[in-house]
Amino acid sequence: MAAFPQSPHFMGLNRPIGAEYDLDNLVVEGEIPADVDGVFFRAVPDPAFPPKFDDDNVLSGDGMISAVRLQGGKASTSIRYVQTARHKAEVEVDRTRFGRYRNPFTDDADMAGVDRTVANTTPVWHAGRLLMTKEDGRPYQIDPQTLKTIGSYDFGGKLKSETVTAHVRIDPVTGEMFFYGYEADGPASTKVAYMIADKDGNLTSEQWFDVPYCSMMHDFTITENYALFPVYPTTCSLDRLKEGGDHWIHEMDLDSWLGVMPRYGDVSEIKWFKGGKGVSCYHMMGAFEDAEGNIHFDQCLSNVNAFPFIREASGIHIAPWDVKGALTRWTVNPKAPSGDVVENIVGPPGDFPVIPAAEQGRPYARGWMLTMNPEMRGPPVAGGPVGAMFNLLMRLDFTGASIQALALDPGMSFNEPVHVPSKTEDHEGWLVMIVDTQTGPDDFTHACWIVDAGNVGAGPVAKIAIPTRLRPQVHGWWVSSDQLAKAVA
Ligand code: V55
Ligand code: FE
Repeated sequence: MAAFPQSPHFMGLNRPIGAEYDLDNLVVEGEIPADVDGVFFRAVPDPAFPPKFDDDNVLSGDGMISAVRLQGGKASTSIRYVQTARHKAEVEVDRTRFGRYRNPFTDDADMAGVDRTVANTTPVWHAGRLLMTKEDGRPYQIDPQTLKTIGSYDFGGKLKSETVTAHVRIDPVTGEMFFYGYEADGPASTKVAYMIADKDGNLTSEQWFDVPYCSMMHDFTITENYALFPVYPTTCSLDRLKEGGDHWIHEMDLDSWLGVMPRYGDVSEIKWFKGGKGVSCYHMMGAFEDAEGNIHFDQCLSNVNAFPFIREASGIHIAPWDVKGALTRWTVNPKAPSGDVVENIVGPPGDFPVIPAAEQGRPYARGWMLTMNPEMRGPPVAGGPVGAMFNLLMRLDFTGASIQALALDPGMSFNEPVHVPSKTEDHEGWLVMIVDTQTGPDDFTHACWIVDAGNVGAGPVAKIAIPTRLRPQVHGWWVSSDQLAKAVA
C-alpha cells in the first residue's frame, strides 16, 4: 500500500484527511449576528490516494466541497468529495491513476481522455447554481443542499473552452458573470476564451484570443466598462510536459502585461499595457474607473512567484522570507493605444483580498486581506501551497482612515475570509473564516470565526467549533439563506 510522501505538502496542517461527514448542532461561543444567515461554502483540496510521484503538491488534491451552515442561529457543517471523473476512476481501483500537477503525459495510459481536473479551487455561486472550479478544466455542478455532485458543467452544451477560471467576476448591477478560461484548447496553448453568462446563467458570449505567451492566468477583473486580463511570466511549454516535466516555470526576465478591452467589445480590441519583468500575482482586490476614465487595477503583486515548488522548478533560489510584495495598483488610460502601466503601492504584502460583492468593478473605500504579522514572535503555521499560513487580518481604508488589524496568537492561522453584507445601513458587514490552532507537533483544532468587518481589531463576535481536522481551504463563497431559497424555488 503506497503512503503519502514525507513532504510539507502532505504533513502537519497539510496532512490528508479525506473524511466525508455531516455534523449538526455545532457549539457556538458568542452570538451569530442576524445578518449572518446562510452557507459558507469552502473548496478544500485533499488527495484521496497517495500520489504517483513524491514531488506532488497540494494543488493536485481532490476537490472537496465543504459547507458551514449558519442558519436560524444554528450551525452545522458537511464535507464531500467532488465526484469528478478522475476521483471516480481512482476510487474504482483504490489508487491514483493520474500523474504530476497538470501534466496529462504522466498519467496511466488507460486514463487518456479522462477529465483530469480536481475541481478544488473556488465554489462559485451564480444564477442559483453552485459550481466547483479549477482553472485547468471545466467546473463541476454541486447540489448546494446535499453537496452531491451533479456532473461536469458546460452551460447546457454551449461552452467551447476546455477550461474555466476559478476566479469569475459578477457585476453587482447586471448580475452577469464575466469569466474566462486559459489554455482553452489544451495545455501550453496561448488561447484564452472570454465568456459572459447573463443573470440567469445563460452563456451569452464566448470569444477566443491569444495572449503574448502561455501564462498562469489565475485571476482577472472587470470594471463597469472593461475586462482586464493580467499576464505574468509563469509559463508552460508543451515539450517540457511531453518530457514529463513541470507545468509551470517562472521566467524572471519576461515582461508582464495587462490586456484591456471593453467588456462587451470584440476581443480584437484588446490593448496590451506593459508591467514589470518577472513579477507574479495570484489575486486582485478589484479594479475600477475614475472620473477621468483611467482604470485602476489593484493586485497582490510579488517580485517572483509565491509558490516555492514553482521557484524550485525554475531554478530560482529565493527563500520564502525574501519574496517581496505589496498590494500594487496599476493605472492605465484605456484610450491610449498602449504603453507601460503606472505602478503605485497601495497596501501591504499578503494575499486573499476581499471587497463587498456590491462593489465589484466599482471604486471601493475599503478592503480586507491576509498578511503576516511583522511583530509575531516565532514562525507562522506551516501549511497551504506556500508553506506558511497567514496570521494577520487587515482592513485597509482607502479614504485615509487608519488601518485596522486582527493578530492571531503564535500557532494560529487564518484561512481566506468571505464577506457577508449587513442589512443595517452604514454597517460594513461581517467576515467569516476558518481559523486553525496548532495544539501539538501534528495536531490542530479549527473554528469558524465571525468578525465585524468594520471593527476587525475587536476580534470575533462568534466562534463556532468545528470538531474535526480540516485541511487548508483555498477559496470560499458566501450564499445567503435568501439566495438558497430562491434557487430551490
Ligand atoms: C492556485 C490554486 C490552485 C491552482 C493554481 O491559489 C493556483 C492558487 C488549488 O489549485 O491549481
Ligand atoms: Fe485563487
